[in-house]
Amino acid sequence: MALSAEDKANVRGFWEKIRGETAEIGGEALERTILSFPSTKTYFPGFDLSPGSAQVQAQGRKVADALTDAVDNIDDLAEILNALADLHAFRLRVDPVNFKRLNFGLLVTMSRRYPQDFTPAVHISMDKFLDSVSAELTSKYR
Ligand code: HNI
Repeated sequence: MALSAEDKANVRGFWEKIRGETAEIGGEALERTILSFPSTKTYFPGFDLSPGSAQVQAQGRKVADALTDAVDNIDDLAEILNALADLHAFRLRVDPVNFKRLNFGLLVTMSRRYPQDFTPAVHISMDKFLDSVSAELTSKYR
């Protein structure tokens, strides 16, 4: 799904508002994903997955930082996400369905933390953006 110029502007604009809080957003989103979809736990053996776990927060920060990188390079998603696509497909072998689950957690977290800024237009553009990121991260499975 191609991102329109309006989508890119919406994503960039919203990201400027949340830029200072993306680590917390990533952490909460991952915590929500693990709670809502317990099967995702299988990808994190040895992790402390209890509520508020520092390890989950740290992992959420990594996801958020990669997303910030993607926003900052929104016209070159394939290139910027190439190494992460290799990692998730070949080494971690994350089932693609889980990307939708994490994206759902991200959208819910953003909407709760930024109710004024997370307008319907931002919602759809952010959904499309996260979908585009997921498409790249799952592009090497076959
Ligand atoms: Ni993901 C590691 C980014 C979705 C499971 N993941 C990373 C790292 C980044 C990252 C960055 C750290 C790489 C490194 O250390 O070099 N992951 C992203 C992004 C998304 C995503 C941007 C989607 C928006 N990852 C998912 C999903 C799952 C997932 C949906 C599984 C449910 N990721 C992992 C696992 C690791 C990982 C597992 C390795 C963790 C570890 O340290 O062992």
